[in-house]
Amino acid sequence: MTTDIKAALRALHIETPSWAYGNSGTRFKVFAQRGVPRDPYEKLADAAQVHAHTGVAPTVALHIPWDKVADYAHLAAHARELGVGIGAINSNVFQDDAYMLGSVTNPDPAVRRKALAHLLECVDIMDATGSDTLKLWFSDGTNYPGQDDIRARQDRLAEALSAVYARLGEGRRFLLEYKLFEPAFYTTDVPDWGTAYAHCLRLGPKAQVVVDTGHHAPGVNIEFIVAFLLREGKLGGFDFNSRFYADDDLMVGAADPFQLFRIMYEVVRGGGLTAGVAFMLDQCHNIEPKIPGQIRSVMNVQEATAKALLVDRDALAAAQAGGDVLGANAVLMDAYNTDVRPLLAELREETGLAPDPMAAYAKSGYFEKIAAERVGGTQAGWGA
Ligand code: LRH
Ligand code: MN
Repeated sequence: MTTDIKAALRALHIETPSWAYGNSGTRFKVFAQRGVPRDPYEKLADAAQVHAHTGVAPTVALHIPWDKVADYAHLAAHARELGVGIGAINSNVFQDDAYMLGSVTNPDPAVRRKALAHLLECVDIMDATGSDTLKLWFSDGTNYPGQDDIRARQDRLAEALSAVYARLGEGRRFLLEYKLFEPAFYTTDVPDWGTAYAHCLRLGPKAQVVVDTGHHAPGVNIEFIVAFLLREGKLGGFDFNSRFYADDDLMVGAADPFQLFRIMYEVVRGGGLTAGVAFMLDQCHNIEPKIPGQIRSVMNVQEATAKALLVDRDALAAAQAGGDVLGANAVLMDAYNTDVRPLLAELREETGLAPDPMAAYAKSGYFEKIAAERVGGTQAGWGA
């Protein structure tokens, strides 16, 4: 049992987002931090630290244009030298003035063409970096009833998605991300999993859904969505983070570790650990140090996954079949209440890593080095 669990944990890869290493904040304030990267090369160097100390964060998601460079193949080569790879390419059609009334759903065909051109540029960047995943999130929506035609916007969205789908090469896919609201406050054109799923189903196997754990209405049972999408072969990935209120983008597992466990249990139960599901972090470390924040987040996903793998599936199935409500619940809670930190520390030592990645990073002196080196230039951020 433990050997299989360790093998599954060794195979668990968690992708970190380049933007988590830059400055981020809210509309009220973006607090700058010492040692923050000034360019995508330095972001990759920081991401490589997370992989060096956890052993399970071998890829980095890029966001365009935040990670725009002259030579993407050169950036990918730099990543390889650092021991990491380029993961999902994230499009950005939410920051240009032209997109005030929408990007691919905008009433103005010229704006729609501009947005589509950016999405197709991101497909080219996939090819240049060897990435096999494009992540599409649209801030598109309306703020007032009547502002635009809800159905016409879906037609425009479908048109753009099929144009991108047609451009995807062999072995490539796109992940469509949904979000309940913000920045739009009346309608959002891809507001929930059902809308994303319906568009992906109509397009074909290269289109899947990404579940950002911060993008649901309060009280939504996210693990149900995960179980359903996995069953349909339409769960492409996760944008992991946690929240107390809205899209807070806090460290995954920080606000609700039990929810993360329930989600990872449905992943394990649904065969999602070996189904090409992308486990990505999508977070902002507004006030806490960024590299340790990412290391802690990777460890939180590892711990939730280890607990999910510990669920006694036979005992659970027997209790469920027998209608033993409390017995079944107890099986899951036993796993959740198991301290898996010794198992993970042992696993790290077996793979030549320090048992405690946070302590190892703190002792490495890397932060002091980058804080001293990275003086001057413009610190990376969302550029909003
Ligand atoms: C939108 C989102 C999306 C990214 C952005 C950084 O809220 O979750 O995944 O493009 O955050
Ligand atoms: Mn996201």
